[in-house]
Amino acid sequence: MDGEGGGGSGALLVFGHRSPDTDTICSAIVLADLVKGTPARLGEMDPETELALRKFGAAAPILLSGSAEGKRVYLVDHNEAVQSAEGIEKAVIAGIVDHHKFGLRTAEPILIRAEPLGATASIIYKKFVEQGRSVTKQQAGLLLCAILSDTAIFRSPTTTQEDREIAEELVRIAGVKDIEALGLELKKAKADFAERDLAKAVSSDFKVFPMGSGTLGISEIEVTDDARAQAKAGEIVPILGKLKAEGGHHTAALMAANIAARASRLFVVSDSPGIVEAAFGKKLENGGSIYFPGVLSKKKDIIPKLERVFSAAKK
Ligand SMILES: [Mn+2]
Repeated sequence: MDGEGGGGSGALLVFGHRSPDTDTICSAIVLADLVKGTPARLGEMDPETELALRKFGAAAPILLSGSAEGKRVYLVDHNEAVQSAEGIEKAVIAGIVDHHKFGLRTAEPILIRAEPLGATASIIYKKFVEQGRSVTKQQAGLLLCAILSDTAIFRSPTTTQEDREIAEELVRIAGVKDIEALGLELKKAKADFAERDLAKAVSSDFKVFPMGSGTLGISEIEVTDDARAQAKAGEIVPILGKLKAEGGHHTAALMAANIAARASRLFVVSDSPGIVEAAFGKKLENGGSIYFPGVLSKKKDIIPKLERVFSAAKK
């Protein structure tokens, strides 16, 4: 027995959030090795993640399509029921490793490891070190891709000094020669995906957060210039409208992140556009979007501000 992930019966499934991203998938694969579990995923992987797995020769986690009820699970990179597997309330949660705000209520005390680092992958690496385990070249490569992805190649304000130091270690172990080039290649895979199939790119990254008395669905794509993003408003707004209606959310949003310019444009379709405008003290411009110079993090710059106004509006 490992000490972690004990109790219950059946295989221990290790998985991240719905609409999986590179941090969720790579963290699940590597942590599964540490806790002797089976890596799983809750949806289709995007081309950025597929590229990361291909580069370091890793197999895709198994697709968990049914309910998690009664299963032993270890969650990475999320902790909200709305982002997790169906039936998660009735699963046996062996543990959680995450770097998001906490929204979870559990019936029993459980093992939780949360740190405000740029990626869950950084915490996974720390767990290996703490347990006296070394990561393989493949594992180092996967964790490195996850950090580059989640921190927008260290440009996101969520990036910490610890993430940079861990990434340096991983670069050495994985034998990566040019970390910036690897990051840009991953981001390009994501940008190309949005160019190729905007609707699929937006829906494949769509994450749901409880917000006030309803829910917010938010997604992110990479863009190379703002004029192009604005020109796509006519396509983006109907895509968000459809996702909003399908999920019954009060707000659907898309952050079009321009990593090179360190800026984002947030497209919004909402039942309460006035509340969204109040959250940021800015008006929604033509096509229903707001431009944010210096913003590259939904987690730090967007979601907390929306949460504040929506929970105030609920009262
Ligand atoms: Mn993450």
